[in-house]
Amino acid sequence: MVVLSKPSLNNFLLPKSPCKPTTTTTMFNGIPIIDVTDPEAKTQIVNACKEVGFFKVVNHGVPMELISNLENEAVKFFRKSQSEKDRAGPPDPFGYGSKKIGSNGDVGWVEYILLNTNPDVISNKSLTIFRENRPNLRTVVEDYIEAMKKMCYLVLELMADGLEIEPRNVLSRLLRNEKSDSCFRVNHYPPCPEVQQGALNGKNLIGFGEHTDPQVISVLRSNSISGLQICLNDGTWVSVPPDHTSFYINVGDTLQVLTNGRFKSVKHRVLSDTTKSRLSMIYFGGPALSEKIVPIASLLLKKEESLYKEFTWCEYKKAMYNSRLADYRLGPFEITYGK
Ligand code: GA4
Repeated sequence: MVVLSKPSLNNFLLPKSPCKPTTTTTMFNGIPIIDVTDPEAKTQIVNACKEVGFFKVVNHGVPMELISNLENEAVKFFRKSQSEKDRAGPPDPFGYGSKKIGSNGDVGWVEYILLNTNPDVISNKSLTIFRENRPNLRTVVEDYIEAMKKMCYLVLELMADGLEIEPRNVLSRLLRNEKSDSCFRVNHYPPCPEVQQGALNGKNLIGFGEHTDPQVISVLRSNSISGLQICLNDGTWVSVPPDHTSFYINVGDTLQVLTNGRFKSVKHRVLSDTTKSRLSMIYFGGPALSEKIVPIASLLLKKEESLYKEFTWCEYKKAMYNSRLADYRLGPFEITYGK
């Protein structure tokens, strides 16, 4: 059971400017928990993105049935024989994949389905294979993705409000764009009975190695098995308490650039459980390929310099596919100003 800590008055809770109203954010294990219907949500979200780059969303309004329908279908898919699942792969980068992540040598104790969510690319191999066996899976995935898009729009609009930048859709328009290059991933971290905890010699079984998400924001939901960890500002890794009824939002690299470094793209990883199956589903909201990624002009009004060279999402994607998971992908795009 997840027990919420009483809101405590630490640095995180102190307002940045004395003129702003004081707001207290409920925290658990260093992770902000935000009720998106709370009038203070916009301020809490901005604080969370600055301090942690990660927060939990409660009171989101996504029907549990929509979530369970997808989870049930995913569980059925991952229970299929290996040869049947392999027919939906290998990932190019979309499709079914097992153990290999990306194409530059990263591996993890994970199998997954990666889908492009653009309507014009919806011929995804893995959806085709699902349809052969379970005609309603496509609808279940599409309904879920629709709900994730709406959640992203809401959260991005609350961020714009909290940052006091206009228009309100300055961030959400990137994902509302019909050419938004977003994707969706279902990860299954199977148990690993051959590896007894003892045999790991105190080491962890890496499900998905540490990385930041390249897109604007990611929305994650998992079953009630733990494993996800995030890296806090001071470099410590903390476990994210699993909660199958809530969603977690990640700040991605693109949002870090759009906010000129105010928001932090959070490093995260997944450690697999040797005895229990973990299932997570993540929507990665990305801009259109041709979108120029530069800090939002109204954030640079007071002679603040851009910390990043200008690039398009297409250029960043190319760089990302040439990188390893743990690489600091924004590095080559940073401007150091003679430092
Ligand atoms: C990390 C976030 C998403 O899962 C993902 C991943 C992508 C992939 O699996 O193809 C990448 C990884 C992710 C960043 C670096 C490259 C590309 C694997 C990898 C080693 C779908 C994404 O967009 O970037």
